Amino acid sequence: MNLFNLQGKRALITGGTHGLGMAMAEGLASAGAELVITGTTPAKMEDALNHYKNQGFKASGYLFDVTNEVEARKNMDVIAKEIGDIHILVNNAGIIKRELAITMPVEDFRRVVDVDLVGPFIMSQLVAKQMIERGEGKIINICSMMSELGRNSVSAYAAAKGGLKMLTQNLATEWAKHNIQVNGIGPGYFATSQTAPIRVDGHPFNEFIINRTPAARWGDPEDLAGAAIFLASKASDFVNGQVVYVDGGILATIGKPSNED
Ligand code: GCO
Repeated sequence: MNLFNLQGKRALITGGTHGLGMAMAEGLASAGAELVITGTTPAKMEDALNHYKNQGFKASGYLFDVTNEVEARKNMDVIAKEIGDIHILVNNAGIIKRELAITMPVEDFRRVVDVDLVGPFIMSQLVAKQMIERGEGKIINICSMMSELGRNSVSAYAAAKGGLKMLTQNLATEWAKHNIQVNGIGPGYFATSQTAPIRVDGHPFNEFIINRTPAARWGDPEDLAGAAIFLASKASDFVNGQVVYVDGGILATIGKPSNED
C-alpha cells in the first residue's frame, strides 16, 4: 500500500468544486493528500470546501479562471506562499458546448479550446517550474472519449481533448528528465452535471450509451478515484505520457446493434 500512499503530498485540482474533479479530489485525499481546489463560482467553492472538511480532509480553495494567465500566475504565487508546493496537478476544469460544426460560432469554439486545452497548458507551465526545482511531480490531464473519437455536435470539445492527449505526450517528453510524470485519464460516459442533459430518461442518447458501453452503465464519478490515485502516486513513477481510459470498455469495442444481447 505504500506505493499508493499520498501522505505529505499536496494536490491541486482545477474545477474540483463538483463532478469528476470532486470525486478525484476525494480519492486523492483518502490516500492522504492535502487538497487545493480551484473554481470560478464562490457559492460552489464554499459548498465544496465544507464537503471536503466534513469528511476530515484538509482543503483550501482559490477562485480564478485557468484561462487567465495573469490571474493564474498571481494565484499560484499566493498558493505557494500561503500553502506551499504543489506535488500533484490535476487539470480537470473543462467545459463542453454541443453545437453542430456548420453553425457553431467561432467564439464558442475558441472558448472551449481555451478552457479545455490552453488552461491545462497554463497551469502545467506554472506548476512545472516548482516541480523542476524539486526534481519530482505528477500532472494528470483529464482527457475524454473525445480524445479518440468524434461525435456529432462536439467538434470544439473533441479538438481540445484530442489536443490535450497530445499535450500530455509532449509535456511527458519534455519533463520526464526532471522526474515529472505527465499522464491523462480518459473518462468514458459518466453521470455528472455535464452529461445531465443527455442522460434524462427517454433521451435516445441515454439508451445509446448504455448499449455502447460493454459494462452497460454510466460511470459513477467514484470509478475514477483508483486511476487518479495510481497516476498521482509512486506506483506510476515510470508511467509517462499515457492516457488511462476509464470507460467501462467503450474504446475496446465497435459496439453492437441495439437488438443484440
Ligand atoms: C458528449 C459528452 C462527452 C463527455 C465525455 C465523454 O456530449 O458526448 O458530454 O463529450 O463529456 O467527455 O468522455
